[in-house]
Amino acid sequence: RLIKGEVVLKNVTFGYVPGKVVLKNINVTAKPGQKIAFVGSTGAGKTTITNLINRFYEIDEGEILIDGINIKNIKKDSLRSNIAMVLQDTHLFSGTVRENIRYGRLDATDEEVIEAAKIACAHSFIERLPQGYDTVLEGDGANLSQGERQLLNIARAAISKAPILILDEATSSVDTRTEKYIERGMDQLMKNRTTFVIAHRLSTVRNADLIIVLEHGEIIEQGTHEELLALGGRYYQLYTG
Ligand code: M5T
Ligand code: MG
Repeated sequence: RLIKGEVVLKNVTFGYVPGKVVLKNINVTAKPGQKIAFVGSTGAGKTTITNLINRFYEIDEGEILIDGINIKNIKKDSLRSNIAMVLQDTHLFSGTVRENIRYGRLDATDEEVIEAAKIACAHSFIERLPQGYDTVLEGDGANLSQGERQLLNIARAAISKAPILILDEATSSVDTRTEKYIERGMDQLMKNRTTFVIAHRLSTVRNADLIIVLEHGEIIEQGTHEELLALGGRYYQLYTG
């Protein structure tokens, strides 16, 4: 592994277009291996924070550091191989299921591919495909269901050795039964990685080391699940619905 996975956002301010601030003065410190959750209403800026950690956009003010290095000074390739992600919109390419799981891990053996698929609860549906792991996916996995595509993205994250993991509604398209079944796999996926998790279902964020509540691009509360419930503020409202 290239990096340990400490991620620090310092006074980060950002907008997609000039004059419209989406994130205001965000400070977050994730120690290696910690699980940090972002919660808040639609449009609060949760996905935007992960877009910035991925350096999909340049920030306007402040800095983002990984293991003390400003991400502006980390090569994009290196950033890519150190951050694994499972997002709401899946990313697959025309190629076999095996190739899609292996992705950047070109050294991964067939056994490792199967192991990753099992962690993601994807093994059984893959086996039922016409050519199993050798089935060719059409562009962006058009011949799979949305939930199956997400499971393949989870398998890809599982095989990756990236020390940083981003989960943005990672199981949003998976049915409730599979989601329950996959919980252990998700824990295995997050083990020993710095994880940023976004989920509407608050039950998946309860055990985070730190929960950050965003509203209109600002951090309004942060703490553990117990601390935030005791606070009786926005998180409490969201949680008790
Ligand atoms: C925060 C705007 C969006 C919203 C704000 C991704 C994206 C967002 N926005 C853009 O203008 N361009 C973009 O490419 O930024 O949006 P978010 O960070 O996506 O919010 P969220 O993840 O907390 O919301 P949700 O619905 O996923 O829970 O004003 O228009
Ligand atoms: Mg989002």
